[in-house]
Amino acid sequence: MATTDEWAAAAAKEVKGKDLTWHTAEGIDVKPLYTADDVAGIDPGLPGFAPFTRGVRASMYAGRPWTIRQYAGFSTAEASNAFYHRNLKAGQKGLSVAFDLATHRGYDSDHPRVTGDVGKAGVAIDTIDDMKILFDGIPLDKMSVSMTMNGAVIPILAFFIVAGEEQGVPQELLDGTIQNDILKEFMVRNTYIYPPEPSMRIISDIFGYTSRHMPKFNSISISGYHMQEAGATQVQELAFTIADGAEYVRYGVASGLDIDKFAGRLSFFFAIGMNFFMEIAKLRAARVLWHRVMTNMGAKDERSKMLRTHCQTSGVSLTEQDPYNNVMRTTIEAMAAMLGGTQSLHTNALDEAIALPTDFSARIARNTQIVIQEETGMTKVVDPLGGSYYVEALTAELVDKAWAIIEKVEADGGMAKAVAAGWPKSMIEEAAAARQARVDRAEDVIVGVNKYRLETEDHLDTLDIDNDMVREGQIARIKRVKAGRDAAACEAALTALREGAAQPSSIENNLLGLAVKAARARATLGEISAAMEESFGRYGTTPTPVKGVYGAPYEGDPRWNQVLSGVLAVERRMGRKPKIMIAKMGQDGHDRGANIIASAFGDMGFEIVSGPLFQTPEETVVVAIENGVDIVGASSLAAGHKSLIPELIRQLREHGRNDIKVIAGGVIPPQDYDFLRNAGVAGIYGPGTNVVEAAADVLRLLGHNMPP
Ligand code: 2CP
Repeated sequence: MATTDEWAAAAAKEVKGKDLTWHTAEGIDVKPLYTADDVAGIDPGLPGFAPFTRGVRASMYAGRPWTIRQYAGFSTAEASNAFYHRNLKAGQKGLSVAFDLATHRGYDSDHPRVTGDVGKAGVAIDTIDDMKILFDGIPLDKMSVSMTMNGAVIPILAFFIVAGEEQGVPQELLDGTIQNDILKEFMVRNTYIYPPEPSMRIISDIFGYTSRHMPKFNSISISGYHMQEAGATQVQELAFTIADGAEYVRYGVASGLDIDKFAGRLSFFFAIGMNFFMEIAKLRAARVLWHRVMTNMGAKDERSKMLRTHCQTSGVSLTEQDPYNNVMRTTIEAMAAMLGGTQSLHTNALDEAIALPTDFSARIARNTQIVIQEETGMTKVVDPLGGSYYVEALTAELVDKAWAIIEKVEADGGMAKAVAAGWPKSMIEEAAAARQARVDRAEDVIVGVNKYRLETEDHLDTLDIDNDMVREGQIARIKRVKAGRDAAACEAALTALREGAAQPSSIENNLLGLAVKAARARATLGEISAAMEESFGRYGTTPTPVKGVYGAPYEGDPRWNQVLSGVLAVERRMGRKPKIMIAKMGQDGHDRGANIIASAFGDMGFEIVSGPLFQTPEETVVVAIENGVDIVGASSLAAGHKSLIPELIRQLREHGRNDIKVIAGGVIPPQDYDFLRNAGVAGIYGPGTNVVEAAADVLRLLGHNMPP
């Protein structure tokens, strides 16, 4: 039998001494070979038994496969309901509702701030009537429903409870999950409404209410997904998610709940990207970490310590270029999720880099899971990778690396304090900027983007929502609901909620309990949110770009130096640095792209003005003019570009400032490019844009003769 030393010598000879170690973004040095030596002392145990490394059920998918749960929702409740019925008929097993951004941020569709957002990236829900239509013909005692809601979580959950009630299903029988994870909103996703403290009270109130009245309902989906989407490494995603979970448990206990009364209904949500084995090991490590954390926090019931999770294949791993490659990417990621032992899975559609899925792309996405479940035999054996030297060693290493971060968070007083201090967010943004530099330098390969790029791309039909029509329909329904309700009873319920929010939390002042009464009285989502806003206030923030991370690996790079010289030349001509404002308009809080651009352009010598999130075009124009910017870069990821960006240009013209150029970046389907150019947009930079080349282009817009 050969020894590992003999193997090392043979391998070194084959590769002529080249170092085969893979240094991952997580700081893990992955070796080209793992052996029994790497797993000495590691015993992953058995599935269904603590610490659940190998899965939370003894029989896992051999007994029951994971839930095929596709996240969907668009335009109206009617259209989304019809889509759900078609999907369920075609083999989907659970529902998952996507709400539009107006709903997320607690605004009714008739609110002036949300004209560009209604019905765009999800379904518009203003009243209990919308919620009833959404689930029409779907028995809520039989179908488990996930709702991705964090900001307006109180009115949405109240509408769901009352929709069940009016369907004849008591709340005790409602099965499903509410995302309800606010800490990651402050870190990466930004669909919060209230400041952190009252937001955490809302979560404890939901834990209290659901543990008393909704025993089958998962009260939270503690989400790392959005961290990885924002650029976090897998270790960061793992550590901050588990630390978020610990913080929620602490708040629940502090509000007077017995840990074992609510912890069994906490659930998790992770992203699954293209680092196949790392993702499998991540899910296994997550279960080990959660078991450890909950044991330390005093949980006794094994169900409280069992990490059950949903997974979604990674949105940022999808490309606009050569989009059929996305089918392969999603398949690989789906396999990692199932080999890691997920309970529920969403597989992305091939066109999701640029739009919401069509029926065609949704079918392929759903069938990806059905084929794995029903054609491959992969579900027949529990944790088939258990005992793999590599997977077991990687699992152990991820546990240790994430634990080090969790200990740092705990030393800082827990995740709420760490989030307030801002360092987890900065860590993630630094990882995002570093990744972008690796992609732009083609060190991390993305097929069809920075390698094997096609000369010409085929046209792909994507879904477009007529936002004006949806908005008009919603406004008409709001009017009807308001006209038909008992105004005094509704006002009394809203007053009780207002007063409850002003008091400390208690069973009588439980915000969800009070909102259920308001929902029964036909209060709207905007009214319920506003009643709490009176005490809590509305939270706002302005991004602060990280410095030096994007630029560092470019030192000495000839193209980089050309761009730096170009910026200096423009600076000499203008007598000041060229100024670019990075603007996020509407209720779209996805700011990874905006932050990366701000960081990278800052490193190239531009002066950056970061606009606050959630601005109207009018507000953006005021900031742009006050700061004397040369260019406004509008970042749009939630389909608001066709209304918000033309409006911005119109307003600039009205102020006589045609000289300020407007460029657009983000998720913009190619068929909208001409529309935007006709509206006056000077440059469009979609997914897959090389940021250094985008800067070169901006220098051309500023009149510099930039070489190609
Ligand atoms: C499961 N069961 C079994 C077995 N497996 N029983 C016997 N033998 C087995 N092998 C039982 C479970 O115990 C459970 O019953 C029931 O079957 C359902 O199984 P589950 O594993 O709980 O699955 P689930 O109902 O699908 O729930 C999965 C989660 C839940 C993860 C716990 O929280 C969930 O569905 N989350 C989805 C979150 C989501 O879709 N998020 C969307 C994100 P009991 O319950 O009685 O034990 S949208 C993303 C976008 C990007 C965004 O956020 O913006």
